[in-house]
Amino acid sequence: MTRGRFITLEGGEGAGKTTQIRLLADALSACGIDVVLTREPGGSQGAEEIRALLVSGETGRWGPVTEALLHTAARRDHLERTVWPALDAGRWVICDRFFDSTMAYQGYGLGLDRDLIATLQTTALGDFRPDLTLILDLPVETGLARANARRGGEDRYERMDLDFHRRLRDGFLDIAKREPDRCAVIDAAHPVETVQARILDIVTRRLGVTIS
Ligand code: T5A
Repeated sequence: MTRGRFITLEGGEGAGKTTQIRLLADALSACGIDVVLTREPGGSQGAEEIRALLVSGETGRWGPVTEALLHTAARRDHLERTVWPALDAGRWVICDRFFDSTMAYQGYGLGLDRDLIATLQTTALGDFRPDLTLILDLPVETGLARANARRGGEDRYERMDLDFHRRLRDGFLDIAKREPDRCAVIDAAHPVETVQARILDIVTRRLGVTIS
């Protein structure tokens, strides 16, 4: 059995990840690929319970270390119960956010020591990494306006200040610059169809799959 591929989508608030993940899954399924859609924080029962602690309440509810530990604990459960079994069964897994979000949000955004975050990731992941990470990039104000228009800024992270969101945008771009083989940056300010076409092109070229 050939192991499946693991694709992650990253970006700031309202970047369009959920929209694009569904379109990508449809395109891959149409090619006969068995696809699993999942998300972080969440994606398994235990991780979804941790998610509820993370995305609600006051913006300063958790200290940065506690927050990073909660995300990492959720991630480990998600990997063990959802991601790794699916990949072992030959399925492709597309995940809405993964470990780059911890580095961007808790590291670049909240100022937590990045070496500490890297150590946490090694503990939770070993040497496991996504085959491809698509980073949807757009101006902070555009993303927040999209997210707010959709659901009124309920999310704890969406309510953090603009400087926080600018730092994490810079963080994602920095991560992409450091790991160009794994990551691709996509201009997400374009219409849905334009972003989708760019994503399909990258998946086709980097993962060697033909999408018609
Ligand atoms: N987090 C997560 C951490 O801090 N550390 C971590 O380690 C992890 C894993 C999760 C929060 O947790 C944080 C980051 C997050 O703040 P979430 O509910 O999953 O919260 O929120 P987000 O991942 O930010 O997802 P959103 O739902 O806010 O945004 P998406 O999925 O990027 O965007 P989407 O597709 O829902 O689109 C938003 C709106 O824009 C429209 C859509 O129709 C929708 O209304 N839209 C477009 N409009 C115009 N042009 C386009 N190209 C558009 N694409 C989508």
